[in-house]
Amino acid sequence: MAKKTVQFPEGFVWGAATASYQIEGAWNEDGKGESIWDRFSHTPGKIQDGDTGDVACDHYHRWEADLNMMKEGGLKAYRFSTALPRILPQGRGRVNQAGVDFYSRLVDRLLELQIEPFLTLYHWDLPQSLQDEGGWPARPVVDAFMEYADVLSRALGDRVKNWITLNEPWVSAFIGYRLGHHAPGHEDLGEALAAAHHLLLAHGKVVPILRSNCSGANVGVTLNLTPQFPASPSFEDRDAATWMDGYINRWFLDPLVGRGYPQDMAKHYGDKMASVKEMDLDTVAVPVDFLGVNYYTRNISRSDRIPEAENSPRTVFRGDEVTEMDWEVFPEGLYRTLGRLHGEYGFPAIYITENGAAFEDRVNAEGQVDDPARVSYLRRHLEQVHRAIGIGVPVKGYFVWSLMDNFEWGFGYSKRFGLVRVDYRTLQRIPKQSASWYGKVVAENGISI
Ligand code: IFM
Repeated sequence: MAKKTVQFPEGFVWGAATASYQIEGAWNEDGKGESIWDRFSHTPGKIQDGDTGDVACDHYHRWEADLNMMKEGGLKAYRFSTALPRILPQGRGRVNQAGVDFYSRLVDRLLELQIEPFLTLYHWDLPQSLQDEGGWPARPVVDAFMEYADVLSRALGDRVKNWITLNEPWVSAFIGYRLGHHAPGHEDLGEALAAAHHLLLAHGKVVPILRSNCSGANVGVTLNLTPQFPASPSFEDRDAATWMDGYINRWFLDPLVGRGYPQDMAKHYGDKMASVKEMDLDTVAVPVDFLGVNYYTRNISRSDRIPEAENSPRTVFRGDEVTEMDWEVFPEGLYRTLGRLHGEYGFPAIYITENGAAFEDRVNAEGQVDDPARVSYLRRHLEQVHRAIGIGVPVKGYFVWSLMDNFEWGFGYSKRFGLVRVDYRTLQRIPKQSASWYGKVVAENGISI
């Protein structure tokens, strides 16, 4: 059968993404301060196999080769995050020039290679000293974050145009402070709600700083969005899906567009709700240029409010195809998410800032890594992005998670998301089959189906 090529709009941005703690290593070099992830990963029992980000992919030392590899792979854009404790080792006050210089060199070289930088200010590595002051649940962290954004955007704002304030504030707040699986490992709903509020407030406060230090800045924030599907049409399952949607998605989307916190959830949280000062929600609702969407899977909601036997039979089932994270492969969820964002929230532009899959890749006898499952995952999700653009959703770009295998938080190095394989013993990089497939997609600005 003849292959059809699905073309993306001219100027569509094609990239790959990483985050500082997950790839850099050099955790205590050149004046960098300790982060909450350094502290957490050095605490026995927190990370699978006792892994840490001390060395990670050693990108801090190998960045030039990594950038050349990106160029050879045909990438046009690179989303990375800056480590706050490299810039302000104590979280505020003294600036560590070596840290600023590291990112400055990185940006210069990206631009030389004609790879567009997309800089994320916060991808979870808070300075431990700020955590010692109370971390995200304590309001003074917001001022420290403003100071950081100001220092960094003054230094790089002449060259970096695309800024993402936060990566996945739901994960920072609820996995870090409520579920305790991420740094700093607390389990307190009140803290999580306060953390979520201060993250949103910090976002709102730094957007104008970025705009004033960087003319023509393209500024947004990235959320992890998971569409919710009721397991049956029962009232209870629909209610459970609405609750989960409020917990993960609406809690951040609604205040960002000026609707405040969703009433149903606020009622549920009751006196655990963070203290919200007058004007906070106006600050949070500062207009952004785009929303960054991280999409991996969907969730099927089944109520636990009634005994299973009293609930309606399930009508929605999880598919058999899952990734190494045990996440169902559900590409249509991306289309649904994009359609919903367009219809209900109306952000001026959307970038898919993360999408990808962990699979257990193997190096074959020829020293290559064939990863057809990842190629299939990416291709089918891109088809859904294209479909969404077809109904008018302003999706402007797509970033694969991740450029290379890296430290997958509580799972350590056991989950490989990369287009490029990293041998953690030798730190050798091997571009996978998916990397050459993706390079072709970028070159053709489209996918063959
Ligand atoms: O590795 C993470 C990333 O740091 C944030 N988004 C999800 C990815 C896969 O779990």
